[in-house]
Amino acid sequence: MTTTTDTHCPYCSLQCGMRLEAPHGAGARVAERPGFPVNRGALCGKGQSAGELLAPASRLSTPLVRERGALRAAGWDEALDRVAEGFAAIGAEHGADAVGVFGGGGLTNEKAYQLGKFARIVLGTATIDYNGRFCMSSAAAGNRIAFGLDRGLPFPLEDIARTECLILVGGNPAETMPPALRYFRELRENGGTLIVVDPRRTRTAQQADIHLQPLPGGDLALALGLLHVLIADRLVDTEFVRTRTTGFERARSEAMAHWPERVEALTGVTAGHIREVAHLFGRARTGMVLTARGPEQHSKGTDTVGAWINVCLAAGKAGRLRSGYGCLTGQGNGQGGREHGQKADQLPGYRSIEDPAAREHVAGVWGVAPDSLPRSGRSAYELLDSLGRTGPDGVRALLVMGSNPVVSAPRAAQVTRRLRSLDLLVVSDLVLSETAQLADVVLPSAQWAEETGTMTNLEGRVILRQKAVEPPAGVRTDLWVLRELAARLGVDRGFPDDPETVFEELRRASAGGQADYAGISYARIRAEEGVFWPCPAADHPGTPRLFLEAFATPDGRARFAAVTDRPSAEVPDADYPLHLTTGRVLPQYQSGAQTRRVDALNAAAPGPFVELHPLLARRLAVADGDLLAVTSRRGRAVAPARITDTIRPDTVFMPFHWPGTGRANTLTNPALDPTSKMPEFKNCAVRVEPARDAAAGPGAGVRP
Ligand SMILES: Nc1nc2c(c(=O)[nH]1)N[C@H]1C(S)=C(S)[C@@H](COP(=O)(O)OP(=O)(O)OC[C@H]3O[C@@H](n4cnc5c(=O)[nH]c(N)nc54)[C@H](O)[C@@H]3O)O[C@H]1N2
Ligand SMILES: Nc1nc2c(c(=O)[nH]1)N[C@H]1C(S)=C(S)[C@@H](COP(=O)(O)OP(=O)(O)OC[C@H]3O[C@@H](n4cnc5c(=O)[nH]c(N)nc54)[C@H](O)[C@@H]3O)O[C@H]1N2
Ligand code: SF4
Ligand SMILES: [Mo]
Repeated sequence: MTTTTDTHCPYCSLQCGMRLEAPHGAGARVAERPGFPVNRGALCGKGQSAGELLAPASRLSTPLVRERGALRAAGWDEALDRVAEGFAAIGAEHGADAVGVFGGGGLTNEKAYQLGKFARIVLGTATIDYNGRFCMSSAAAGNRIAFGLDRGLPFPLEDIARTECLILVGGNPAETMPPALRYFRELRENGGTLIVVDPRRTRTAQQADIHLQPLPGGDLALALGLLHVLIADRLVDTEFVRTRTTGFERARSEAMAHWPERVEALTGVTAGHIREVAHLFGRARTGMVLTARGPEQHSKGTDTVGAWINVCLAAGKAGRLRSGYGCLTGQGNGQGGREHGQKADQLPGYRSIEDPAAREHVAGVWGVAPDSLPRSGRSAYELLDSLGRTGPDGVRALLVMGSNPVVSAPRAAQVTRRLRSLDLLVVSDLVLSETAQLADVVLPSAQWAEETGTMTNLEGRVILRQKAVEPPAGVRTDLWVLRELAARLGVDRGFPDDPETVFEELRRASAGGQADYAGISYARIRAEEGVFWPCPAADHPGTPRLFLEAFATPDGRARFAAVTDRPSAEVPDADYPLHLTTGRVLPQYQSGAQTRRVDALNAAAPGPFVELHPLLARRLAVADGDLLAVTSRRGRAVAPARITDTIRPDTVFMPFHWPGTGRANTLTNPALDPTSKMPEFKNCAVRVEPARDAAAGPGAGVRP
């Protein structure tokens, strides 16, 4: 007998609907689920092959503990006792904040909520953050400053197809969210204009009407230049600015110093193009600006997002049907993962941990005294950089759940050294990731189709991943692990391992907060193909479109950001003359912990590479496939050359999905944005030369 279950993809923030067919006693097969509105049956290659993730061959099937330097199999009691005793001893000796937690934006809402609660009331630590800090934090900060609320898209994806002019800044959905590309195609079929801003002529840029190709880090200046033209050429929607915004004058004076010819010199985008795009956007009746990681992963990411929102506001393209600013979120639960309390400064419902009323509400739901809740902790990179250090700020023990920072963190060699210097590293994962390989205790977790839980996609739509198959014998869920650890640490209530019970509590904890889930239930999600937050009551329809009447600021008006341009933290010089930017390829996902274990995906993208322009290749006297050494102030990586004229000659690009000698994050700069604490993944200075060391083959150290 075959069971059929409607569920969602294990990977990105589109959370495509899929159907899993599980013949009794055999592996599961992914099938189409045409009824789900976001992807209408379409899946990318990662989604299509996701059934392979469930195969036991590459999975962890038993806890592991480190003994005399090596990991060995252990029973659950031994592993959990070791974790609980270690956390208790380190907390007692060094203080509660010396025990840290590092979560992930791929965790379900239930797991993220329970992990935040575990940190605050079982460990009593302020030291918790998560990989979403590396992902969406600059857009989140920009959204909150301008609109008073942070939801990736303030409208459903389908609205994209019906706007007149869309500027996509630094996103490559043709590789990162292929089924969403349909909406951009429909936009053009409906007569709309698609403008893409990217230092590379990506597969997405190739489908645009206009492609602007700025230097990495040029987006802030470019947005100021567009605002300049809107003002100088009288394209500002003065009525909108007067009635629905504040702060225009300051934004205006900064933009006036960025005339198109000056911006051309700063970014490489011609003054003619700047004028053309400003006119197209300004004159269109409806328009959108979407950003993704390209402009956001910078030490000026928050201001850059602010500058693009300013363009929307000046043109009157916000808070109206088919108009607005949006951010394409990234991880499966990149949105929900930051709403329920695994971010250093947040409590469930997108509440601030420093707000007395928020503390009182959440403490009430948790049955603890508000004063007992820790204050805000440090951001992801700051947390990783404090690992193993002695002194009052040092973190001595860490629980990692849902991230693989050995591959994905900036300045990764240093982060790896810090992880190694911990007294106790505990990693919960499905597979023996590069980070799990360093752990003292590894806890094998159930995943995706083996457990039920909600996720919140890039539109703010809360969806339900339903359990389709049993986890392998010996594997437990993260919720069960948190329950067992809490009990061993003296808290035997409040940590149920049934996801729906956790969700019912999450509803209450979020009630009255910005991300209000109080009216959402598993039954409603099943019946309605997802529910958009905020949804404060069971009879509330949910909120697919935000801001149509008012923005979420105290006075209901959107705020222009006061931003000035500044250089990236590192700019090319004689020693490091080129820009390095980093990103993704279609077949691999993130640190690759999952996709590097799927044969078809590995065949399509077997290893790292360095993308460079033919002019640069000629100057370096290298041919396609030759090994290149890329050196930054942090370290050196080696990978084969991929020569293409789709990239700027002054910039090289590396995907970050692989560990080993070709690891892009050996090179990246951990300079942080002052507001969002986002590291500068998208721009650092490097030197590129032919690699003389034959030892580092193209795939060296790549396979798991
Ligand atoms: N196949 C695949 N899909 C994924 C993921 C994956 O790992 N693999 N990860 C998911 C996650 S978590 C995320 S966050 C999203 C990310 O989705 P995207 O943001 O679309 O992905 P990236 O490749 O990181 O960056 C997008 C583009 O930014 C460009 N870029 C680089 N520097 C700059 C710059 O300074 N300015 C501008 N304007 N552009 C720049 C790059 O050339 C790249 O084409 O993808 C999600 N989907
Ligand atoms: N150079 C460079 N670096 C980057 C970026 C970039 O553009 N350039 N992008 C950044 C971005 S946007 C992101 S989002 C990060 C992501 O980077 P990571 O945080 O490393 O993300 P993943 O590789 O998805 O790691 C998730 C891990 O959790 C495991 N896992 C999955 N589901 C579960 C679960 O339910 N429970 C448990 N216990 N484990 C689970 C997976 O097997 C995997 O090992 O990388 C960042 N790093
Ligand atoms: S686009 Fe994202 S959610 Fe959809 S199938 Fe691909 S990886 Fe999965
Ligand atoms: Mo991300």
